[in-house]
Amino acid sequence: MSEFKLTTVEEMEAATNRLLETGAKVGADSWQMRVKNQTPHCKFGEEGMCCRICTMGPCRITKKAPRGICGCDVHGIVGRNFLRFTAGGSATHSDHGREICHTLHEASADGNYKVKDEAKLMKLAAEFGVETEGRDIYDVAHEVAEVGLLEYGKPFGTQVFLKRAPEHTQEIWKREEIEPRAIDREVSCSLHMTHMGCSSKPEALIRQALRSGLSDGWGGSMMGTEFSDVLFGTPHEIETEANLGVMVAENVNIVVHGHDPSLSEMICEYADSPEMIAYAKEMGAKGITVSGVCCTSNEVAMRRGIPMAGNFLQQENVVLTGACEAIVVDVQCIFPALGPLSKCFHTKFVTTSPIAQMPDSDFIRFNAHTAGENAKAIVKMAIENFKNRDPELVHIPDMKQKAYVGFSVEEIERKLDGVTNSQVDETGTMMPLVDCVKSGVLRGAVAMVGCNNPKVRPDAAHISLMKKLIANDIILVVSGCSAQAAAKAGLMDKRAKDLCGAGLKRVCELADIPPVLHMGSCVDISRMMVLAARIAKDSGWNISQIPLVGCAPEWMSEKAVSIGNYVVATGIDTYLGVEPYATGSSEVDGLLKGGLKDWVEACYTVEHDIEKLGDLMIEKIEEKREALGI
Ligand code: XCC
Ligand code: SF4
Repeated sequence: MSEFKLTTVEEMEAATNRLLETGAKVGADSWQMRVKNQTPHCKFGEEGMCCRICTMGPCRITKKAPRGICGCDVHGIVGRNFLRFTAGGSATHSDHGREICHTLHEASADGNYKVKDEAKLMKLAAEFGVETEGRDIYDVAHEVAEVGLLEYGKPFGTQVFLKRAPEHTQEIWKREEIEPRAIDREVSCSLHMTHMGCSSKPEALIRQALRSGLSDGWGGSMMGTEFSDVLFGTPHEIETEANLGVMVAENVNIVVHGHDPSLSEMICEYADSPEMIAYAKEMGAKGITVSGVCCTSNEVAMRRGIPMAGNFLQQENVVLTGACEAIVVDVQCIFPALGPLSKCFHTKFVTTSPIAQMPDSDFIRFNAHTAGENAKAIVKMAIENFKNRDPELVHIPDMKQKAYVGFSVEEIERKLDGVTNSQVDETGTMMPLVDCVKSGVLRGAVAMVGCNNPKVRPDAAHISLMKKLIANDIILVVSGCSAQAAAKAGLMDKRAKDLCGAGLKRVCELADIPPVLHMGSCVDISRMMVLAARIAKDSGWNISQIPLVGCAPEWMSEKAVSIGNYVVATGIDTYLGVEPYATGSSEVDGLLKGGLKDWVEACYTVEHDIEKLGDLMIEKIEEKREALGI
């Protein structure tokens, strides 16, 4: 085995620069160039002080003009903008969840989609009150999907999954009137509240932002995760690789990108079929390599070990290798830049969802009925495109790391059972983990999530924070593009245990895990909520007492704010490296960074100095330990 060494951010940047040289040769644009054109950013926008929700405006708040034309002050404007931002994210995650519900509703014994995890389906049926006795599994699946779909629009009651939270948390939600009702209702209500002439009171707006976030995390996202597991299998530990070096020059390279696993699962199936591999060989390639970008990548990596080519700000790089036959996208986080960029190469940019339609792409409308045909057509298109490569432009950076991924709550439980050598029972327990925390072998945990953002040196914040935390015996659970940063660096290689403090190193050895655990995609942050709830129940602590914090050092999307809101509203203090657009209002900013504590026992901290952000998290974890007397 070769010697283990992390890949540094400098090495990744050098690889990117080499690719940008290719880009310059073919006249390609890049995000690096566009950032320059867009800097400095508009101050009003950055601080959330611009309102354009009615045509008397747009109104911008200054010292000389402290109110908009309707008389709304800066706190109302910033608060409304923050709520709309949240609603955008909540809608996006939840609509993804809804698509998966529909896919489950289409599942059949002989169709494109089948039930892979029957046990999980039965558990969900019990939770949803769906009869299972003596019924065909697909009848059960369809009814479970229907109940799930009703969670989006039911006229009465609150989200079913709230019951998964500890009593104490549920009581807080009730007391603060932030229990999410139907998911669509929370999104609509947010838009209603922020319409001209409705709410301008920061407390009301932020409360709804929490509620709307909760409808995502404990509603739409949770269904996205659970139903994906039913359809495609609950993830278990699997070995894979990460970074651009996973692409293979001699092969047809298909890159899947976006979030919804329904399409990528099918693409993987076909790319793996003897028929397609034979066809690729006929066309002069050695084989077919499917790799991924962003959360679609996380989904297929967790379940199939499909390698991860990169994260959010690396999406242009896969095309710049000159070796990408097709980049196939579904929804979310897809740069419209991929259209014009792919035109500089032979690459086919294939859009597949009516939700994400873009110029300069080949649109192949994907749906559950035609999934098989669609996937086959796409794979064939990629294979036939192999001959159009310009060999002069092909350069794949020789850079990749091994990664162990697939740490669903179920898998973490299984690993913990290994530590105590106890019987693997149905219910499982988080007690071994709690004991490690109590004894101080582990100081605590950080849930690190989120994107890349050019405002932060890409991946540098993720990687340096992770290194610092594991050295301090703090274990990481990660998802989204944060997870891919870790994998690219090598932090999901089990040998990374040597970078840990003595306690975490021992845990890694005993449980046979890497120190940074890949829990999945953005919607899978719902797995982290379930994990926190389980730890709280097993330890007897409230969630806010667990030495656990959330962190999104490089976040950028509306979804990230929705996530942040449900993580905080669940009682987990959250640390950000990028400001939400809220600093323009002392009241909104004050609520987010402190006031929320009185409502939900947690709040946000924003710190641009990444070193300091790490120190603050460690301090908070130690503070929580002290409060628990451990
Ligand atoms: Fe998108 Fe989910 Fe962010 Fe990555 S991390 S840039 S939202 S792909 Ni969720
Ligand atoms: Fe201006 Fe008020 Fe209209 Fe906003 S709602 S644009 S602050 S007049």
